[in-house]
Amino acid sequence: MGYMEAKERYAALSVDTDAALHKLAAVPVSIHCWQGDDVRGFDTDPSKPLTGGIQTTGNYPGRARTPEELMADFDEMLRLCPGTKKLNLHASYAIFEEGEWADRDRLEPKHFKKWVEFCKARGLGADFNPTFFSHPKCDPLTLSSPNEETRRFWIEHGKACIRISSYLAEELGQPCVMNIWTGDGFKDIPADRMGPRVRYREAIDEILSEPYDFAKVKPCIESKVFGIGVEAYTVGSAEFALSYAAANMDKCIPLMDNGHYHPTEVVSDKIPALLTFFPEIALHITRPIRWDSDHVVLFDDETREICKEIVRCGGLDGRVNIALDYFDASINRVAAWTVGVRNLQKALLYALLTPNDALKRLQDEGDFTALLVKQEEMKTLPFGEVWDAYCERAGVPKDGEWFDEVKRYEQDVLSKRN
Ligand code: RNT
Ligand code: ZN
Repeated sequence: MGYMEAKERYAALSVDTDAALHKLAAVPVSIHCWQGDDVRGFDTDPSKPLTGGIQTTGNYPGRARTPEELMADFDEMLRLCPGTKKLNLHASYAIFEEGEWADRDRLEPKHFKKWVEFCKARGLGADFNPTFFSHPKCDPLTLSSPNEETRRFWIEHGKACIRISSYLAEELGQPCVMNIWTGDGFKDIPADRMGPRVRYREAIDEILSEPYDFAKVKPCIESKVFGIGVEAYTVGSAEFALSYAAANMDKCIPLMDNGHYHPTEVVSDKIPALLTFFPEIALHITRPIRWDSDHVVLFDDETREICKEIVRCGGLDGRVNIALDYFDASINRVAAWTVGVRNLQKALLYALLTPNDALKRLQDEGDFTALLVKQEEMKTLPFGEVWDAYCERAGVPKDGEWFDEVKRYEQDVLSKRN
């Protein structure tokens, strides 16, 4: 079967495959730079472990160690993935001149100039993240620390990041989503749960007092349930982050990472709940296995369900800022990157090929039998043909065609790094 036949099968359900392909091609998806180097960045000692409750496991050879290597690997992934992309950077990926170094409270736009050039040359927008982890100034708390000096340092870091985000937005002519996440929390039962939260709230207030144009810089607050080493208490819990965003709708938006909830909770269901109140939200799409393990995103049920909600709730028209957030150090990192990016594109396409209006009508009419039957029958439509057409139109390899290229890149480039 070819694309034309698949198109007819979908047309019989009133689904326009061409319109879906066209729509998806323009949707920006923010791709995290940190899959390429196991979240190390360039501003701290790479031999020190990650802190802040995030962890990479595995030591597959070929990790990017320099900006040049990371850019080359990112490029390789870009060549293999369809769709409109943004580059998602962390502050720890600042690029310094020879002999230069600036601590995180002193970072400046110029430290991201090379990334701006990288993005401009490829027509990419950029998103940004202050890096509140893997740094000697984590005591272990950052923005919620009782220590005035520690807190001040991290507030200055946050403000510097607002300025850098404005620079990225200005230079690239696209909004910059700036996500605030800290791993602040405690391993064991705290004696004071409210103090750190009040300090965290005040610290974010101060960061957001740095001037910025909310149409261009979009600060987000990301919540989390727990992290490794901070099992008992997380300062930026779901209720904290959501309440902060709700109380400051004119300044920031909430961000949900689907690895950051109890394993029986699903972010797909939370998307319409938040969009009932917030004009705009942001997502980190990942794959948690038993905890926030950040496995490579699959074309699995929950990823598809998340994408269905994004599509049905009008998220593709600017209401949902879509980003990926996973990192696997146990397999070829370029392949890991590519698989996750392609899978998200697949899930978005799958959602766009769902006859959402017809299914909604069945629900509203109370015809749950027909709804079940129709939803199940959708699963065996010739989706692969439409996906192939999407890849072809984007000028990227189809499934079955890209992995050899990654193997060649591994042999020619990655394997020479150790
Ligand atoms: C950690 C959060 C956070 C980070 C990145 C690197 O649990 O998900 O978003 O993964 O900022
Ligand atoms: Zn995240």
